[in-house]
Amino acid sequence: MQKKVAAFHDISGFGRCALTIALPVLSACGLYCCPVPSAVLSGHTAYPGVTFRDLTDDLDAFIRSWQQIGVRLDGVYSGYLGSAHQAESVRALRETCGAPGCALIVDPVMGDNGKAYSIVKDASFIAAIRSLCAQADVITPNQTECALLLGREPASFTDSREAALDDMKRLCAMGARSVVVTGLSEGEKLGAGYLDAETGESGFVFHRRVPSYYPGTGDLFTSVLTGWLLGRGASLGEAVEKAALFVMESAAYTFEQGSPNLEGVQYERLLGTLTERKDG
Ligand code: PXL
Repeated sequence: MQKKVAAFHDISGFGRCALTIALPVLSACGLYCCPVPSAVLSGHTAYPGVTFRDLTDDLDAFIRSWQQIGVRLDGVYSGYLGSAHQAESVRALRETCGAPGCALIVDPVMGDNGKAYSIVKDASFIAAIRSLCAQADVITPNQTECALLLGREPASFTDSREAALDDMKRLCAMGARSVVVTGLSEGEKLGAGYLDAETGESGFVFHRRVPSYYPGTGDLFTSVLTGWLLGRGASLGEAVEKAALFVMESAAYTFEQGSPNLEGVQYERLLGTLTERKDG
């Protein structure tokens, strides 16, 4: 049976991120991706003057409607939320529409490069995301988000593997079953670390750093990770390998093409590498 996964993110019209990445990537991995739009924006928030419509007030009825339809989800994957209250809606969605064993994958989207995004208006937003993370099977903070979840200043992180492993242990102790930390620098390389608190499995994956910054790469990473975990039954380590490689290859292709950074990474031509081919 094909698995159904709800992708609970915003939809931004311009600049690849959130649902405009999750939908195609999860679909390419063979999943039926059902979108729950947290907000509608004209573009991601690195663009000046974008429109923003928070859909918090629609979500109770949205979820009730899915319950009435009888939607049964194998996974809930959340990312950029339109308000702190939506963390409650993510939980409610899993409770009301999750099949037994429904996986919860939380990308605690709150910032990058040592700075919090504008959606993080106060500590209550961070507290709401933290409590959602405590119930998740997998969380995928970048270094900035890791610091915020642990109650530190957003720029307070170092790039050592020991520090990353220590942070991941602390995030698991707060309740997350497994943690993947992205955006780790090691010399000329960029990568991710992972820790599964249940199996004790941990590791690091590094690839060459593409010398440019593209928004939305965190969304691409967690979407590929979710695709491999739920669509292919991959282990956490294997899914991290696939996600890190896909992001690096998409960024390298984009860099070669020279498109504007804020448009994000051109992953479209690489989607075929995620598709399972029956013809070998
Ligand atoms: O990539 C994370 C993200 C998602 N959604 C919106 C954003 C961002 C990052 O800036 O602005 C609307």
